Amino acid sequence: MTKFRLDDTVCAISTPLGSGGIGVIRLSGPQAFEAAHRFFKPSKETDIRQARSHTLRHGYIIDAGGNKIDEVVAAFYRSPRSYTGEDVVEISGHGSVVTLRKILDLFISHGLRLAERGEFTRRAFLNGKLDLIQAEAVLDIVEAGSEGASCAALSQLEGKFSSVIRSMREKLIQTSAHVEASIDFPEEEIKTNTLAEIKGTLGDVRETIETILASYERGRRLREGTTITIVGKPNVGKSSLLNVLLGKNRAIVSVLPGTTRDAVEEAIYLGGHCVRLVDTAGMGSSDKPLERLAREKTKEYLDKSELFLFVLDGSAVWDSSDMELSALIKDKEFIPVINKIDLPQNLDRARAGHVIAKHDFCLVSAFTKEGIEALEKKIVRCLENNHGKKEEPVWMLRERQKIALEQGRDAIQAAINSITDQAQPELFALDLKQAMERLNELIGEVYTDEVLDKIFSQFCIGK
Ligand SMILES: Nc1nc2c(ncn2[C@@H]2O[C@H](COP(=O)(O)OP(=O)(O)OP(=O)(O)O)[C@@H](O)[C@H]2O)c(=O)[nH]1
Ligand SMILES: [Mg+2]
Repeated sequence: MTKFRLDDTVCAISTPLGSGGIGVIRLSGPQAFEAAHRFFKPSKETDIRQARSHTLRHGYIIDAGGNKIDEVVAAFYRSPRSYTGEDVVEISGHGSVVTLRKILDLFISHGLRLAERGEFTRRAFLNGKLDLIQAEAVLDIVEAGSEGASCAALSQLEGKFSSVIRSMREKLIQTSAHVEASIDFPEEEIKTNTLAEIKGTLGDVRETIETILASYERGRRLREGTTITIVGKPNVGKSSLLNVLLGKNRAIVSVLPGTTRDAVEEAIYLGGHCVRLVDTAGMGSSDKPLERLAREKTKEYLDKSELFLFVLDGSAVWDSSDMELSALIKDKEFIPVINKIDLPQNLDRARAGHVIAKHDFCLVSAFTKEGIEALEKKIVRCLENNHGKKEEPVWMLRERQKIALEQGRDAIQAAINSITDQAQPELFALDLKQAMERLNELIGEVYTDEVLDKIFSQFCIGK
C-alpha cells in the first residue's frame, strides 16, 4: 500500500467467501450513501441519501439494466458515528458468492475502489476511532482460537491495555515537565526530594512495563494455542487416544506396532482452551531407518510442546523403551497415562511409578472410553495452572508492541541510572523523551506508513 488516501470511497465483501446465511458488503467514504442510492431500491419509497444514522432499510439491489440482483437489508451509519468514522453503508444479502460478487462489481463500476486488506480498520485508526493497539486487537478477535484469546482481545479492543499505556505516558509527561523546567530555569535546581520522587515514579512505570512484558509468553500461547503431544512406545494406543480425545477417527490404528510414522496434528477445544493435539510415531529402540526417522520427528516436538501425554500399555510389561522415553521427557511437563485398562494388567505400576515419580497416573481405556473424562479434566487443570488464573489480565502482545515496551523500559532504566549517578538533568531528559516516544509508537500517536502497511497487511479484505 503506497500513499494512503482517505478521500475516496471503498467497498468490499466483509463476510467470508462461501455460501453462508448472509453476506455483507460494506461501503465506506464520502460517496457511500450516494453509491447505495444508485443501486439499492428501498421497498418503501424514500430517498436513502437522507437516511438517518443507525437505521435499517429493506429493499432490492437493482443493476443498471433494471434487473433485481438480490433482496437485502441495508444499514446506514453517518460519519463520525460508524466503524471507520466515515459514512458507511452495510448491505446484507443472501450470502451467495455469485450474487455478492455481482453487487460488489456494480459498486466498482460506479467508481468505488475495492478496499485493501484491513482498510476499514486502518481508516478507523486514521480517523481516530481506534488507537493502534485497539486496531491490532481487532485482528486478534477475528483470529481468536479460544475463549481466553477472545476475552483478552476484546478487553484490548475496549481500550483496557491502551489505558494502562496512556496512564504511564501521562506520568512520564508530568515527570518530564518537572525536569524540563529545571533545565529552562537552572537557578531552580531540582530538589533532592523531588529527584527521589521522580525516581520513584520512573520505578513504578518500569515495574508496570515489566509486568506487561512478563505476560508475553502467556499471551503468545493464548493466541497460538497450546501444543500437547502424545508420546509412548509403539502400539500402546497413542493414535487410539488421539481419536477418542478428538471424537473422530483421525489417525490410523492397527494391531501392528509402528503404524504411525509421521506426526498427526489436530486442533481441539478443551475447557475453553484451543489445543493442538499431536500424535507421534511410537518410540522404540529398533535401529531400522524408518524408525530412526520417526524418532527424529517425534523429538522435534519435545521443544514445541507445553504438555505431554506419556502413554503406557497397562497390558504390557514396563521395558527399556518406556524407560528411555521417561528419561527423554523427565524435565518436561507430562501426564502419565496407563491405557488398555480393560485388558488383564501386566504393567508393574510400582516400578513405573518409581521412575515417573511424583506424577499420578491417569488410568484409561481408549477402547471402552473409561477414564477419558478424568484425563480431559486433568489436561485442563494443567493448562490453567500454566496459563495463570482467569482473573489475571493477560495482554496478547504482538512482537511490535513487545519491542516498543522493551525499548521504553530500557530508556526509563537509563534515566533512573542517570539520576542515581547525579547526572545533569539534560541527560535524563533525553532518556525520558525516548521512553515517551516508544509509548507513543505503541498506541500509534506517532506512526509511519510502513508500520501501518505491515500491521494492516495481516488483515483480510473487508475488515
Ligand atoms: N483392548 C484395548 N485395545 C486398545 C486400546 N487402545 C488401543 N488398543 C489397540 O492397540 C493397538 C494399537 O493401537 P494404536 O492406537 O495404533 O497404538 P499406537 O500407540 O498409536 O501405535 P504406533 O502408532 O504403532 O506407535 C490397536 O490394535 C488398538 O485397537 C485399549 O484401551 N484397549
Ligand atoms: Mg499410532
